[in-house]
Amino acid sequence: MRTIDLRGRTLSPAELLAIVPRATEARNEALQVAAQLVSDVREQGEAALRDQAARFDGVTGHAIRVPGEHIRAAVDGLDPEVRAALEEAIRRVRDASAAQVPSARVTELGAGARVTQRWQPVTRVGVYVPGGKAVYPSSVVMNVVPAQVAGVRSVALASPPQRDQEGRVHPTILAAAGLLGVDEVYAMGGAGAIGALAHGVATVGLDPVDVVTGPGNNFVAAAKRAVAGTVGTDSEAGATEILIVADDTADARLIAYDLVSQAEHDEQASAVLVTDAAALAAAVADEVERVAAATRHRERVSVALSGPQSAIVLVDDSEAAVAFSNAYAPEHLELHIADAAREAARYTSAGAVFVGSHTPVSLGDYLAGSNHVLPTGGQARYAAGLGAHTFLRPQQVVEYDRDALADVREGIVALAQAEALPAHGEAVTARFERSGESAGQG
Ligand code: HSO
Ligand code: ZN
Repeated sequence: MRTIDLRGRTLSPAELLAIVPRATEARNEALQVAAQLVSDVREQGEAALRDQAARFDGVTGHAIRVPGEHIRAAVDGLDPEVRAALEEAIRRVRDASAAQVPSARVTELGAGARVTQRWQPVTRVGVYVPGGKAVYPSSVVMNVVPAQVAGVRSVALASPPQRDQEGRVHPTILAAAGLLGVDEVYAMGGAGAIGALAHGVATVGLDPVDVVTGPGNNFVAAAKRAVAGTVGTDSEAGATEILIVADDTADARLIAYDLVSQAEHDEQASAVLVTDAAALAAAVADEVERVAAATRHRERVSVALSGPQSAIVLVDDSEAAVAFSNAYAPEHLELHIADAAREAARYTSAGAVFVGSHTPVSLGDYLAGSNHVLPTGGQARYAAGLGAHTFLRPQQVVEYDRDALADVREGIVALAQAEALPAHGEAVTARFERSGESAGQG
């Protein structure tokens, strides 16, 4: 990993970002291709899905709707330890996600005047689960559980048909779906699957959904853009990122393991250490070499760690570390610093914050109870991770009685006249006149 020495320099947020640029993905070309695949599915339905499965997955003649007995068989075939771990993950994510469902709140604006803020779940959700080099049953949990906690009644899951399994969905994905009680699973992948979820495919019994979530490659992300407006979507998940802030109390070996753990996902993954302790920076550089050389995905890891998107950044003090991290807005932020729990308040822009040396990101990836679908690419400046809130719509219910309306009657008429919309005012005054009387105000 390269080391960048920012000591003695004061840089703007934009300059800080330019120093450790994220790997950018070619999404624009994918957009055109994906939009075409989506519209083919919309217009030709199952025929287009089968055509795309043959072209991209090398699969023909498969069952698109997965029979229930395949899901049950996958659950039965699951390794008992993996099953127990998934069940524990489901329990913890379910518990922690409950905090993401606000209760309704009534505001009394005067006697007989009330506005109720309530949170309505969407009716039906489609979850996309990739089936390529990364098969993540944990991601099935992270997408489905918050929807269920939000009160979504109907969940459809899509995942590519696997060529080496007679066109079936990957058994671990099926098993995770089964454990969650999801019985509507479709063997379909890529951009076309996103189109199918958004628009429905009558001949396979797939009704359109209201919201589509889930990770995927460039084409899947582009397809989600193409259907936005027809359905809601979650934010785009780019390559994984970890930013660790550490001081001289930190353990270089643990930091190295955590950086490598996220670099393992992808050549494009970003791993950044920000520290004001020069000795720690040097020690982490050595430890990373050692840990990376010994790990299973060492080739991928070394590409990620030697890329421009990864670095050890030396700063003057904790102030500068906060400024760097908040400008960078990482997907995952780990704090290996004295008094980390209190210091966490200063770090305002991160997908999720992992406090102290016993809270690694891989805990959050699987079993912390927090969600692992988090904003990447700096989206944490304005966006949230996936949660029950992704599937909830805030909605206001307004209720005034006659006297309460009378209290604001004149104000409404005045504003209606100022906007040259007198019928707006008349709709109010009509309520205070007997029928047959003019509601006009001249
Ligand atoms: N760290 C990944 C999530 C994941 N890790 C799934 C393991 N499996 C993106 O935040
Ligand atoms: Zn991970």
